[in-house]
Order: sequence, then structure tokens, then C-alpha cells
Amino acid sequence: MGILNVTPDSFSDGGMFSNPARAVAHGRALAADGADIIDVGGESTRPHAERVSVDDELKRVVPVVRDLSTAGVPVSIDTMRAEVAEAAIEAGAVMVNDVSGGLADPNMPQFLAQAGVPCVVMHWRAHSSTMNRHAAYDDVVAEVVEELRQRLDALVDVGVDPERIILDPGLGFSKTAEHNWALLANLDAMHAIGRPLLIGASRKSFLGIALATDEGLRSPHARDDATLAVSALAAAEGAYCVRVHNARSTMDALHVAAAWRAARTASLNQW
Ligand code: PMM
Repeated sequence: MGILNVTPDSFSDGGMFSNPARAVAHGRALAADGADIIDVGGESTRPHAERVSVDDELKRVVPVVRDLSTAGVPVSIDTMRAEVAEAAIEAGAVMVNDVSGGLADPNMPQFLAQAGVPCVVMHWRAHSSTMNRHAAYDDVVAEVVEELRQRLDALVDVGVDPERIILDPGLGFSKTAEHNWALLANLDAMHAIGRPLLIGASRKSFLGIALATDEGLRSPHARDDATLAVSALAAAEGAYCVRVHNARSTMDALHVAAAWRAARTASLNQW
């Protein structure tokens, strides 16, 4: 999944693709580099971000979704609003990525049930303005698994087809760097829920912290090699999808992970 933020303020690519033509060109480039789907978002979810109005979000994303879809590029819409998801699907999007897992907008669960499209359900506790206050866990892995299970059950209860749900631990959303690493190191616990997993680690600050030197955190654009390492490890552990800014090198990392998994399966079969 290639990231296309049509926002002035996302932490890594904010402002780069505010012009729709540039955004579409970048989306097409990500697809040409190997991304299977382009995730178009019009609202930044970086820590402390304020919410954008629904009109601004629609104005940002709909033309880009329409042009990419017309060009034959599969698009997912990264939104917490049913109204935006609906407009994006009308414009050609084929998937909804709701970082709130259907919690932020009371109309979203019903919309997802009726739309019948695949959806990403992320672990989420609060909007970006306050999310860091909710980064408190006794056992982050057990609690994220339990909260994801609750979201899955709630969505299935209103009629969302469970086969269309992809789960995501929500790295960085109400989580410290230590929480993110604990979740990555325990993907098995999330696999046990029984749905495919999406991992969104790309350029996030826990990687900047892991690579920090005396000069400070590594800047977002200099985190791509670390992102590749996480993507390869997550894929080798069975992640279904990685959400990244850089598709070309990610494809190489994913080919390595696929070969790794195939060799592991072959040697297990020998025994
Ligand atoms: N992270 C961001 C935005 N959307 N969606 C999913 N499913 N998972 C994520 O981890 C995720 C997301 C924030 O990162 P960005 O500003 O680079 O898009």
C-alpha cells in the first residue's frame, strides 16, 4: 500500500502533494513502482493534529481518487468519516482505511456494512489532539488484541462481512516507541484473531528514535532503510500488507521476505 497524503501537514510528506496533479502523478508513480493499492488521505493524523473540516477533506481527496481510479490505479480512502468514504467510493475507491476502526464516526460501521468493500480496521483510542494521553497499557499486546477483537465483533454485528476486514495494530497511535516494538515483536498474537494484518511503520518517529545519535532523532526522510527492515521482518512474520511511502525498495524487501517464508515452509515440509 503506497501512501499518498493530500494534506498540508502530514509528518513526512505534508504539503508535497497538495496540488491534485502532483498528487495523482505521485500516486501513479507509487503504483508503477509496485504498490498494489494507493492510500489517499486528506486528514493528517500526526500527534497533536487538529481535525480538518469535512468539506476540506472532500475537496482534497475526491478529485485525486477520481483521477487515479480513472487511470486504473486501485485506491483506498484513508478517512474516519463515512461521508468522505462514500464520496471516495463513488469516485472509484475500492477500499476504506479507517484509522479509528469505525469509532470516530457513528455512521461508519453501517456504511461499511452497506458498501461491502474491504476495510482496514486500525487500533485507535482517541483523536490525534489527545492520543498521546491514552498511551497507557498494563500489557500493550493483550490490550491491543482485545480492543481489535472488540472492533471486529462490533463491525460484524452491524453486518460487515468479516472476510473483508483487515486489522492493523496502529503503530504510533496512542503508543510509545516501546509499545510499537512490543506489538511488532508479537504479531503472532494479532494473527491469532484470524484476520490479515496491515502494518504502518513507514518513517514513524519510533524509527527516528531507534536510529537517533547525539545529533538527535533521524529525520523522517532518512528513515526509509529502517522502514524496509520493518517491512521485511513484518512480511516474514506473515503480515498481509505494509503501508509505505517508498514502494520501489519495499518491493525488493517483500521479495526477500517471500523467498524467506517459502524456504521456511519448504524446510518444515521436509521434516
Ligand atoms: N498511519 C498513518 C495514517 N494512516 N493507516 C493505517 N491503516 N495504519 C497506519 O499505521 C496509518 C494509517 C500516519 O502516517 P502518515 O502520516 O505517514 O500517513
